[in-house]
Amino acid sequence: MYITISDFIKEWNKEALLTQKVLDGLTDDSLAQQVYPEGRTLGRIAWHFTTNIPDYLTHFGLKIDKIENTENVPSSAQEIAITFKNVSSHAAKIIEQQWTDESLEQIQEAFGRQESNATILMGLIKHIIHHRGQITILMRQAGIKPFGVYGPPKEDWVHLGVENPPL
Ligand code: NI
Repeated sequence: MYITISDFIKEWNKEALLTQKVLDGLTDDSLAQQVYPEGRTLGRIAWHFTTNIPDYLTHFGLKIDKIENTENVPSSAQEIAITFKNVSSHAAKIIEQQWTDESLEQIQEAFGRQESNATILMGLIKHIIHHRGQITILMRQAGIKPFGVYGPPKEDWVHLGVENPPL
């Protein structure tokens, strides 16, 4: 749990960099990959968690500009990656400017429960990680080797001298 804003920002930046590497691996064609027929596309999922960042922070009392045109999923993977890069670094600045370490202990209603702002911020990171995991699977289905977020993808174990990767 985050005791200080600086704890949170460190974790936020670390995860944002990992998410950025996943998004940087997307191709325009891969954005159409679906979870199942009529399911959400990879592009919609990536755009959802990107545009959700300012919406989420606004909902919990921070002042941050929303992303325009959130309904239309970009057809360019690069546009999504750049938007994520801008919004994630902007969000870090907004939180640093508008909240203090004391703000993290304050309680407000979130999803029908009473939660501290520290937990609420952790929820935003978890939301992105949840969808980032979906995206790495959809990338496989789209024929792309995903970035190894917390460990190497299967192709890279051999470079580490491991012939039979652990399951
Ligand atoms: Ni979501």
